[in-house]
Amino acid sequence: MGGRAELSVALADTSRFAEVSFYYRPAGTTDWKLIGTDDNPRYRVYQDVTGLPKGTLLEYRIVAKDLSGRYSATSSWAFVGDPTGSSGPSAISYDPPEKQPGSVSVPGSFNASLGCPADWLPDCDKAQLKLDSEDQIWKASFNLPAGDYDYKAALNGGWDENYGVGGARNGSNINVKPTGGTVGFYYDHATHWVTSSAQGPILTVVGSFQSELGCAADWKPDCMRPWLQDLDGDGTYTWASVQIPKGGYEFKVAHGLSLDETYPADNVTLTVPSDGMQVRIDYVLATHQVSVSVTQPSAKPDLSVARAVLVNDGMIAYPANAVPAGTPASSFTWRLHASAKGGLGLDAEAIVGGEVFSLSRDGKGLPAGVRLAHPELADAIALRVDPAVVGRMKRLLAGQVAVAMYDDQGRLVDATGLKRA
Ligand SMILES: [Ca+2]
Ligand SMILES: [Ca+2]
Repeated sequence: MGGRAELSVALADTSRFAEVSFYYRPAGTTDWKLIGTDDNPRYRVYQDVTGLPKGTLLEYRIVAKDLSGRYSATSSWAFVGDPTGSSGPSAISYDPPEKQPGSVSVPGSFNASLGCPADWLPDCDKAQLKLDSEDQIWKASFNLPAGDYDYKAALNGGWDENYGVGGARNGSNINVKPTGGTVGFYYDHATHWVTSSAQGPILTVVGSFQSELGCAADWKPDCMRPWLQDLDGDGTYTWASVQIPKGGYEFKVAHGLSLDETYPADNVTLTVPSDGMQVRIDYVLATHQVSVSVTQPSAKPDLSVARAVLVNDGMIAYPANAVPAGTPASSFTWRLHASAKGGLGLDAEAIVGGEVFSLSRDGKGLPAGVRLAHPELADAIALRVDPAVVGRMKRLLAGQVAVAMYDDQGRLVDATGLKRA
């Protein structure tokens, strides 16, 4: 990241959140500095890192406040470097943004050959792209003479907001060397990536989840909602979304917006265990290797609040709303993490530091007596502490204690501190 970096966070269910604050600190320092707060999706702020030396490691903390006033947080980091479009502390969102610009054009050194009065004219009628309402991608096809050209994407007919290499605002010019004939240009306002069919194949994911994303049909290669993009130019093309509903799907990667060339030979199967999961598909153009990951989006686990309650030394009540809707509690496991010196930490995947103890879920829920004494815990998930650990509970609670929830793949789904009832 560099220049004026865009920081954004993808939240699974934006209707639940009121505002998201972004903090940073150079690694090795202690005070978090507020960058900004955004109160509407997609949540993002801009950070000017031009004053920081290149190579500085920055840590980020992103705190989301939901409509009931509860906080959740996630952490990430980035190095200060040259501006790129893939900067930012969390996975960039490829889901269509709420608002599109008024117009998008491709000013460049080929504009005169399109019939514009001169080159590099963002307001030239003949260099405008058109928003495709099906996939929310800006598109146009131009007949370009063979040549060596530079161009950018410009918004709203002027230079105030323009994007170059890697989707970077005010970034470098993009080079294109068409060999003559029709060239398709494409711009995605979610990522600000602009490219053309003369710079490499346009790559889309075709599959049985395209209709769920808003395409007119499944297996439709020219619906670019799942558009694989290479913002950092490393040859791996990526697309990610939190909008594929729970279910089982199949997909392939298609070249050139057609089904004539697809990879791999057989369909890839995709299982989304619950709504709101982040599905990420990566495609290595050189080797045609396809990989897919399904993870719980960030901004849930938080050790700075105690939402788990120790009702007695042998039983913990865990908030039922941590279990995603439509997923049985039996598909999750819980563990107790403890550190006498308070060294528990949270990274993207797990709780780190301290000792770990397994907890067993009691399907019958909390005992009637506990529910009577604590009606606010009536729906809570009941977790039994290993009998060998019950006697140590008093001492463990003198240090830092957290309860973490993992899915059936062992991925951290939620975490919170533990307090006595
Ligand atoms: Ca479908
Ligand atoms: Ca890439």
